[in-house]
Amino acid sequence: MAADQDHEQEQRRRLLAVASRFPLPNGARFSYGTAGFRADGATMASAVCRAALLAALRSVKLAGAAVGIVITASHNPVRDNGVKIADPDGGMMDQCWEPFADTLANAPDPDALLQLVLQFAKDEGIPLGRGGHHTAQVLLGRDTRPTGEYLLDAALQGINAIVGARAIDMGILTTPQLHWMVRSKNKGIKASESDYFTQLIDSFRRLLELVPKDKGGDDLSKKLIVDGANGIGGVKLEQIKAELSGLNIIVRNSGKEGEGILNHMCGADFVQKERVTPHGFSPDDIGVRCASLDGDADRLVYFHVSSASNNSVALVDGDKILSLFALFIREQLDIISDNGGQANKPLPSRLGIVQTAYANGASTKFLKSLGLEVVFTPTGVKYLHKKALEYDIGIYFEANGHGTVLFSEDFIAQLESLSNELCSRADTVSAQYQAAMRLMAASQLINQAVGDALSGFLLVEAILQYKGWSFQNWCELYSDLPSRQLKVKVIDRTAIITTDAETKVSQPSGLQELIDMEIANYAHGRCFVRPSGTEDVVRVYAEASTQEAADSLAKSVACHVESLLG
Ligand code: 16G
Ligand code: MG
Repeated sequence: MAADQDHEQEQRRRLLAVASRFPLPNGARFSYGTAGFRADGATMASAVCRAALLAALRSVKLAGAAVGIVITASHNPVRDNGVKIADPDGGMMDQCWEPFADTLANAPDPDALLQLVLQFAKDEGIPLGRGGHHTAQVLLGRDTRPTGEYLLDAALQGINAIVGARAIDMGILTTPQLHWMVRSKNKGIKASESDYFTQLIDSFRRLLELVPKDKGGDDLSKKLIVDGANGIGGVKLEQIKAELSGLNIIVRNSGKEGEGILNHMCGADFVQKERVTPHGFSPDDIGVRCASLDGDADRLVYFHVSSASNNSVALVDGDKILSLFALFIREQLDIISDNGGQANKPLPSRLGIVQTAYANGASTKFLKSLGLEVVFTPTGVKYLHKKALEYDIGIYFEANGHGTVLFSEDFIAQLESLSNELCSRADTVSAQYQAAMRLMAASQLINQAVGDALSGFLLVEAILQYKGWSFQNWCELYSDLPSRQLKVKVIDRTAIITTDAETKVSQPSGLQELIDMEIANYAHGRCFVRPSGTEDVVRVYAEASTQEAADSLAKSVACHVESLLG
């Protein structure tokens, strides 16, 4: 009893101490948006400390399962930083804790913070103040930003403010690596960085071994130039590229000292939005396949340097990566259920495609033409991922290049039993066996926790070799409809409320009617507006049959937003 009281006292003391060490900066207000808290890195210590404290609480609540913290601001400028929490399954933190994350981050003084934590712990039934053994563990990762180390210290102190919590610093990592480690640790699988690399390298090699002998390709088709955004993705790729047999990888904007500034004129976000070549690329690269990662390597796009003199690129965005994956997986499932005339049970497989309103209309049309089920969610990985989990195989991608393929455990178990059965019949040369092995290898390669540019590009490369396709073949799957994105500064972006996966506005009233009126003026016109989850702006997206029409549709809708809310 006395010991319990001591622990409780100690718990209170630690919470008060950490809150006074990391006070909320004057005038600051944090909101746990689509990807956690983000702001100028120099102002983030209190938010990071409190997010880490919350991660420790979440681990206590979940019986000591490992929870993750990533310190990154992804594709944003180098001076920004941010923090997000990964749940024990490696996915984003359950949304039901977000309101508390906001309240905690904005607690005005130490006493308010203490009361908030105690009350929350009581409401949620979280047993605080148990000393003596580890009741919580939090894995930490950070990207290459200069504020990373200082924010890591704030995070460590936040975790140590919970009695019995243990912080495990995993070092400088890509965001998807940390998510993968959290997931693996909780599954009882080896979870170090070298385990991650081994899994990538081995499953990629297995996929290449399953490429039909008449496919593959010449030296040019094996060459890939990767724009690492001067971030952590380039650093990690340099570490493993020699072991990726079957590919000749050159890394530019690799994150080495002095090579350039993180995300500045380079990286997936830059290439996808600006549609021009990143820093370090030139007409000498015409004809070579190029890929671009973002600053924390959870986004991937491909491009070709075009022959026009204006630095423009032919872009393959997340929608086309998704389409390639969907085509490949559909093909393997068809081979398996075709049975080569034999009486194998077809695999009961629900394949689902998840997109957002930003997906180019031409991609959706293409996917539906393959007979695939396509569904939409609001923007933000947490929504897409959750939806994709409803399928045996769920493929999700945002146009910006964030996405992955999720395989259900049931489906993997069925694949295993099918391949065992075929193996026992010495049927390992059959098309079905090979298709089953390809799906197994793909499920090992592609990150099951979150979109991962490193595992994503390896799957792309393996599929291109499997199909014997050039970049051009891939581009020609369908032609994107011209589109335009604009942002509008308004007084209060939360005045816009959307429905139907952000495709319609329900408030302010009258705005949707105005948008519909504008759309009616354009062939293949489509347009929607939504408040950004990461910036203080309203975003406008428009699509039409010509670039001029898309530009003009976006502009007229932006004017309506401005006059109603500006
Ligand atoms: C964040 C999201 C991304 C989304 C983007 C939208 C994660 C890991 N990232 O980067 O999925 O597309 O925000 O930004 O969830 P916006 O709300 O400013 O348009
Ligand atoms: Mg990112």
